[in-house]
Amino acid sequence: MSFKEKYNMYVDMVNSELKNILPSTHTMSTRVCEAMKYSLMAGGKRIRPVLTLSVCEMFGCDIQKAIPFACAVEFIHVGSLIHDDLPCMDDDDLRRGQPSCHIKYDEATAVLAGDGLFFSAFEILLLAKKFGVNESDMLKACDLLSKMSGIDGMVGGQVMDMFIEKNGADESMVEVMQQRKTAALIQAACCLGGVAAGVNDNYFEILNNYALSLGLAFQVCDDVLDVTGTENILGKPVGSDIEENKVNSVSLLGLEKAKMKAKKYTENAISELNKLPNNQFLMNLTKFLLNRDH
Ligand code: GRG
Repeated sequence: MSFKEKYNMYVDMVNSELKNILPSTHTMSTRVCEAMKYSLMAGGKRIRPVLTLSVCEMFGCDIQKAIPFACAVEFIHVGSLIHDDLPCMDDDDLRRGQPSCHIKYDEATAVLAGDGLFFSAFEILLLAKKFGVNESDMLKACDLLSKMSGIDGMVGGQVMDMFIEKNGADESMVEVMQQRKTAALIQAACCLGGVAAGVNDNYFEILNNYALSLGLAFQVCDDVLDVTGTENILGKPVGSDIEENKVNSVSLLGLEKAKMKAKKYTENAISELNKLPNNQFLMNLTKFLLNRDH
């Protein structure tokens, strides 16, 4: 199977499970449920759940065990995108080529749709028992996902991002912000695949280091694409970081040095990956993400 076929196979598995577990439409909250579905099914790349499934599989484990973890991570990711687009945050009207959640619906609905996705993520994670994950591994996954999403992870990273926008920052502060805002959830995605596969502490640490470098590379590429991408392919306006006076890798280092930094992080990720078994798919994915166009 080619890299692309395998990637699409993982995406299909995630999408069909997401459809199964989408919130049932309660009469009193139809609009919020629709908004959750709208953003979940708006055509994301599904990189994080693909990481969870492929990590689980690289250790020879039944991929089904990782499905609830993969979906839980995607729920958190999509909720964070909805909140990130709100007028009080990045104020973006377009996401994945379609109106952002608060534009399609309204601001209050978008806030609640994000909240709904965050809490449902943990409900879904706990379905793992039905997929053959034992309770202690489920608790470990829950601990990891909440920490990586919360104040020491994604929420904390967003707080830093907003602080930096007003007060500026140096390269090391921007790196901490990028680690929390973006890499933390990518670390959770990979490590949850490891938890589903029951990996030992040594492999777990390598996975965490791999995902940290991959996540940092991913965010620097995102900063680069904001300058070099096209609105058509990115599905959102280009140059919005500059317009909003964002301090990021490109504004701090310039385009060429930022590209070199993404390459360096990718090399670090690859050197960690080389310590793991059956790494061909992840090796291809890591290189593919460095050269992505959206
Ligand atoms: C309560 C968990 C929680 C979060 C709220 C708003 C916020 C705090 C955090 C924002 C975090 C954020 C949007 C980081 C940017 C990460 C990033 C580069 C997203 C784009 O990811 P892709 O390219 O998106 O994988 P697709 O559209 O493919 O799913």
